[in-house]
Amino acid sequence: MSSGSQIAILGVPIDLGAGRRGVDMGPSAIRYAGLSRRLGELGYQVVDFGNLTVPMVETTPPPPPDSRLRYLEPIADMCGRLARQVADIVQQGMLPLILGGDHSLTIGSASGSARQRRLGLIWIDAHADFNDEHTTPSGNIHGMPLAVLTGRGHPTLTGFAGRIPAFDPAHVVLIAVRDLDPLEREALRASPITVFTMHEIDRCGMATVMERALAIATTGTEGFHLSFDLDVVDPREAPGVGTPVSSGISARESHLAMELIAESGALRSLDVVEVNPILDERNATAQLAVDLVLSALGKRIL
Ligand code: 4U7
Ligand code: MN
Ligand code: MN
Ligand code: MN
Repeated sequence: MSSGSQIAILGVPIDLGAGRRGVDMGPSAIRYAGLSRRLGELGYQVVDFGNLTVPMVETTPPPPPDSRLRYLEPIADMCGRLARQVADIVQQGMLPLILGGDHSLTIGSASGSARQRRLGLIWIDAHADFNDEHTTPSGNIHGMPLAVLTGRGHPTLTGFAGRIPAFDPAHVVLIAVRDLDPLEREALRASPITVFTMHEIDRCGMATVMERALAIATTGTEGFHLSFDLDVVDPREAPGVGTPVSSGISARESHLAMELIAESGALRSLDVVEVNPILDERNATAQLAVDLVLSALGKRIL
């Protein structure tokens, strides 16, 4: 992606996939932090398609208390429409930038982006989002999108790319994970997905981790989708997230990761998710989200 090219912004104000309210306001907070203007200053042509119409908690029948797939039907409907719109944006030659919203939306956004092409997938998150209805301790679908996109999950969710799996696990990389549920951990250990936990980042440094990650996501693919969950950043620097986990990567390490992604030239679509303005401090997390998007799209200090 280079300046002069077109970026399509699409907000997805969904929070049905999360356990607590607030991430539905993420797209507003990120726009308010100056996203369009700053992308314009970087030289991009920006088209904001507004928000996808999504159902809200107050007007949706509640799931049964023991549900292992809370709000499956409305989330599947949302993801189907999102996948179509993202595929459309790709068809028009624009780079899709999706604003969340809870992480269930990536089932739609990444599937839509991968519909007409083979993409790798880079998932930067404190969590693995690798649960299914049998392993989940919460029933919340935002803990499941990586499993779904690599072919494991409820059949109403796995097909939006037009093929199952949407992403070949051999080209999928998970970065900076530090909080796994017991059965999720077993599933991840058994999967061919490459995982760079916080341990590998501490040990080898973010630059080395990203070099390896980019090689996996770009070799034998037509580029990759990036999914960035703001809870990967340490909660001292990114307090406005739905599911904070201590001892995360720094804002600087996040920028380095984004700058190396920009340098790769292989970023084809991205989403930034799980920004929760209710828990934020003066929109700092939304600001950071914008700064990181700018780095991923080529902003340099000098
Ligand atoms: B996020 C969790 F149990 N693993 O499945 C679950 F700890 O998109 C959390 O990464 C999932 O923010 C977090 O509910 C989902 C839980
Ligand atoms: Mn996530
Ligand atoms: Mn997370
Ligand atoms: Mn291959």
